[in-house]
Amino acid sequence: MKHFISPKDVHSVPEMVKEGLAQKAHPYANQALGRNKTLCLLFFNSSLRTRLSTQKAGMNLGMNVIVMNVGADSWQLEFEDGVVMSGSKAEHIREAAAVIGQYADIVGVRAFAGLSDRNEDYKELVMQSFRDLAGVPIVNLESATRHPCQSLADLITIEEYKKKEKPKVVLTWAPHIKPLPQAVGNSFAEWLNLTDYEFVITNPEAYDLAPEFVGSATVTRDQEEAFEGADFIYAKNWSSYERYGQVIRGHENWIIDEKKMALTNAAKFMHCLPVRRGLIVEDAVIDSPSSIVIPQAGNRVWSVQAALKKILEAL
Ligand code: SN0
Repeated sequence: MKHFISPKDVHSVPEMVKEGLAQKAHPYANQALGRNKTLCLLFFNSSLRTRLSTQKAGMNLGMNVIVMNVGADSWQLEFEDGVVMSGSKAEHIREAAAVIGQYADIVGVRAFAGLSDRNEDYKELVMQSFRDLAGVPIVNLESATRHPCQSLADLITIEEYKKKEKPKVVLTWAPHIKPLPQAVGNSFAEWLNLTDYEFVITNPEAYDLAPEFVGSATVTRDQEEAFEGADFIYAKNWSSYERYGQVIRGHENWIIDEKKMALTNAAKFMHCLPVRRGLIVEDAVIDSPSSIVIPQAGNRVWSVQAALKKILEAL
């Protein structure tokens, strides 16, 4: 595998899930693969799980890992070509990415959507620039429109907890006070569409995800109907794609509570975290035995370790 930016980079999704579970069973079996190789992780935004799990995965594979908060610790980077750099941005991505590529064998990048210009965000300028200019493989640690490390961990988690061959998986929008990116929802939908599970997305009007990510999923505005018979409830907030980046008030009742969970087939509750209690989900649900958010976060190590292993094998 050359890069891990979207599922298009992956040969086979079931094979990646299997690889993740193999890494979990034998975390240190491939230490020779990463020996004397450097993994450089670049964060344009905050992180807890992605930062720690990717560092750990790199170390499990015998790699040396270096981490930088871009902007805060480095120069502010300019991504537009042909501009006179007379503002606050001191370095162009053309030099920065190429230089980072001199120090690293694999580069991980986190750069969220700006949420003001839909065309700009969906062009994926930051991730594409690193891909085009660094000269080494790139791992997407959440870009403007995707979060593949999260989605692969989600599929690994569903594989572990499913009680039937084709579970009913529901992605439900949930309320938030801030405009959040669509990346986690987009990616979850994109990866779920590559499985043969029954997949339903439920969200209020004006919160439909981009059609390219919704794909063949069933979409309903009726959250309770969606919950009926569900085996997995995956909650996530995202801001509007249609009214780009906006939070449209009045959907506070989309919170995941015990009453709605009772409609399901004893569904497991999932969320990528961080989660705002009392807003997205009631304490009684996230603290119940049906909540698998902690093992789900634990699986973040194995998803990125599977991706790093595949990339190291192809170096
Ligand atoms: C990010 C998001 O894309 O939704 C990262 C999720 C893995 N989440 C947030 O930015 C949450 C911020 C908040 O204030 O709740």
